[in-house]
Amino acid sequence: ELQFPPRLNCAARLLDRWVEEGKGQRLCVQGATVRWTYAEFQATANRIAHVLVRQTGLVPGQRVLLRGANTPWLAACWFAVVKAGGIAVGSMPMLRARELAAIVDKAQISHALCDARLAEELALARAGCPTLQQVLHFGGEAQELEAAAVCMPAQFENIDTAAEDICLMAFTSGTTGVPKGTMHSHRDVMAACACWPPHVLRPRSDDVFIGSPPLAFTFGLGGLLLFPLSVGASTVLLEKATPDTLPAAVQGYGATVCFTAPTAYRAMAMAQIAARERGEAAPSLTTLRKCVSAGEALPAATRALWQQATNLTLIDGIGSTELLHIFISADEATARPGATGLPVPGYRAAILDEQGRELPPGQVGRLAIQGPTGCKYLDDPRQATYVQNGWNLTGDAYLVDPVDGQFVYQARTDDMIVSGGYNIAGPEVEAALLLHPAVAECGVVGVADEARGMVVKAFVVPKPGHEPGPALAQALQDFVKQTIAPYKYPRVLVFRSELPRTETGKLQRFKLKHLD
Ligand code: 3UK
Repeated sequence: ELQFPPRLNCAARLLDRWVEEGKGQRLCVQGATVRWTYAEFQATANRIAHVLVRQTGLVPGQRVLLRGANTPWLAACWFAVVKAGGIAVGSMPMLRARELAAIVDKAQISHALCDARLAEELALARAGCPTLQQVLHFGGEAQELEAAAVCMPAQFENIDTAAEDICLMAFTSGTTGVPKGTMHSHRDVMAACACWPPHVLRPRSDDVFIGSPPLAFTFGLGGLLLFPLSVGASTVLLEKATPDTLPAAVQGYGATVCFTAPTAYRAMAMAQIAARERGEAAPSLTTLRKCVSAGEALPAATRALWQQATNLTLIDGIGSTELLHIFISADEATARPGATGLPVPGYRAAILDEQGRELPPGQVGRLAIQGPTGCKYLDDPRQATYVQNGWNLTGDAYLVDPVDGQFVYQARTDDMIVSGGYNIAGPEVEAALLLHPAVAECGVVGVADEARGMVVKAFVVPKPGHEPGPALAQALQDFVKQTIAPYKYPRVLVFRSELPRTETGKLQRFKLKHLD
């Protein structure tokens, strides 16, 4: 059991403690233009907290929208809000005015701290946002927040919050439907830091974290801010981290721990291997010692490619916004191709049938999770769907391998394809296609069919040098039949130059279903 005192401010545990322990001179956060020690990062967060309280009248419990690409300033704003007893509400940089307004309204947001480069959409949203009273910009020519902060003291007495007080609202990126707000307390944040990182990731204080997920996505918030700080390590916050730019940044910063999505690992591995084959130079990834994949299922072929490119065994983990971070995962020793892993110490996992009864190993059912973090939606009827009888139902279909007890992902529950009486998981067909040397990326969905109810349809992005056409389509269909049970092969196969993805790297299957 995790024990936390009834009064707890997670910013004290994650940030202030290092300065109090005399480690203030250690490197903490780096970005394109700054390189802050723990003492400097803490002072910046403290000054912003003073601005929030003294200049904008923030009172504990108020919700503060954070808007910006990943930068040290955005991270300092996160801690400032939490120190001041506010609730940090992240927002994806790409959101438009309409989406921002929905979040501001849903979370009754009173304040916003916004990167000046993303000011426009927020300004457009403001007309329809009566609750939003105070907006401060950072990172722009005007240096609005920076100028206010320099005038403030570097010391700030954190608001004495209860461990159960909410300090974070994260809106689900979601691949469908209206975004849901999830609420997390100071205790939840500390619990997430106490489970997966020490048991699976096992970071060191000299690690340099890097990666792509936005801080508005809890995968990024944990992996690129909370977890490194929880062990006194340092983090690199990149405004733009794509498969094209991330490898050079890894080399430049000497990063040791990387967080990104499966498709990004695949793209980076393909580029490294292609450069090697052509005898060209590619950025060196040799400083990396741990690489974490999450957000969607990790295909065995991608794991193998990354191993080939870097000699590193990817750490896969399934997490969700509702549960804050990763709850099933495997470290380098337990990782095996095609499986996600085992419940993270602290969490329990089960596979349930439609009636909520536990299924034996080998049977596909609904993944159910219990643990120290759990789903608390902000005023949403879907709470009763996600949490049933004390179990968090993530919406994923899984099975437990009868031999090694590993949890094996099948599909999102809604995405299981029922074709001609067979149950087919799209991601399994994708994993098979990805083993073929002509396939760069692919997505598999079920589409309506008169005879079979549904048929399996694959969208394939060919690798450069492979000509899309009927011959390749036939070859890929035959390849799938040779690789997995033949009835699973995609009866329809089309080629595309790219696939629709969310800002968090997830394939948008609902969009694929409507594409020719
Ligand atoms: C899917 C995975 C198979 C799965 C997240 C790590 O992705 C995160 O949160 P979201 O709320 O989505 C949750 C859903 O995404 N998924 C995530 N990881 C995996 N499926 N294998 C995986 N390794 O459908 C899950 O229900 O956007 C991931 C940490 C924090 C997060 N918020």
